[in-house]
Amino acid sequence: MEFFEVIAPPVTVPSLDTAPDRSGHVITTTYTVKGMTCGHCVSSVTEEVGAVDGVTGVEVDLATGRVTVAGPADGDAVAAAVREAGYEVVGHP
Ligand SMILES: [Cu+2]
Repeated sequence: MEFFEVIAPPVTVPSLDTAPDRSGHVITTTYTVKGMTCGHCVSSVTEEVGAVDGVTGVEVDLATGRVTVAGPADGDAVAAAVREAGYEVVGHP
C-alpha cells in the first residue's frame, strides 16, 4: 500500500516514434517486468532503462508489465537497469 502516487510521472526520454534508425525504422524490444504497481514504478523503470547505452525511448505499460525499449540496446544491460530500479525482468531476449 502506497500513500501517495505519481499519477503522471514526467518522462525525460523521447517517445518511441521519435527514434528511427538510419533506414527510418524504429528498433524496439519488449520486456516483461514484474513488480510495477503505480506511476512511481513506471517512472523509476523509465528513468533507469532510459539511461542505458543505445536506448532512445522507453514506453511502459503498467497494466501488462510490458516495457518497450527503442534503440539498439543490449538486452542484458536493459535487464540490469530494471533490476537496478528494483524490479524483475520476467522475459527478455
Ligand atoms: Cu509503484
